[in-house]
Amino acid sequence: MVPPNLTSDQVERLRNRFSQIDTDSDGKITLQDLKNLHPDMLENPLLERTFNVMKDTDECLSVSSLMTAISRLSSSAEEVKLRFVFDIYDMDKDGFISPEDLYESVKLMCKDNLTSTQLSQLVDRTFRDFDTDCDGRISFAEFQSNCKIRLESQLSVEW
Ligand SMILES: [Ca+2]
Ligand SMILES: [Ca+2]
Repeated sequence: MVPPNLTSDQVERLRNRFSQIDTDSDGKITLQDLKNLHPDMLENPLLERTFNVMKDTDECLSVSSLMTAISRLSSSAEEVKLRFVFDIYDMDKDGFISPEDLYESVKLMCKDNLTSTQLSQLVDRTFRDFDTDCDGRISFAEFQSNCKIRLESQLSVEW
């Protein structure tokens, strides 16, 4: 199954890349495979979070789910890309970004660079900007209308 918006070149490259990462050739990439390949992943916890959003229910990433995810990210449709980013922030997957979701995901991204006070301030500020109906959570519609490229640019993962 080839996602419609990937060229056959891209698919070929993804397949090759996948088999390089999948060192035991069982058709699945685990988080550990990725960590072996990217020892710097510890420096980039977002990669782990991205993996968690893309992975299948068995905690592994198959070539088809990788392609679906890459296809979502490279989609020309802004909404599809934003949905992916939204899912990254929606830690508990309830379809909304709560202050806790945002706190946890920003903490992951910034590691120890921010104090908990700074984190809370950032979350407060973001909610003032994004939560337009003031119900204490950010819906996808609110996210979509407020977000744009800023958050997305933090998510460029090199495969
Ligand atoms: Ca949530
Ligand atoms: Ca809201």
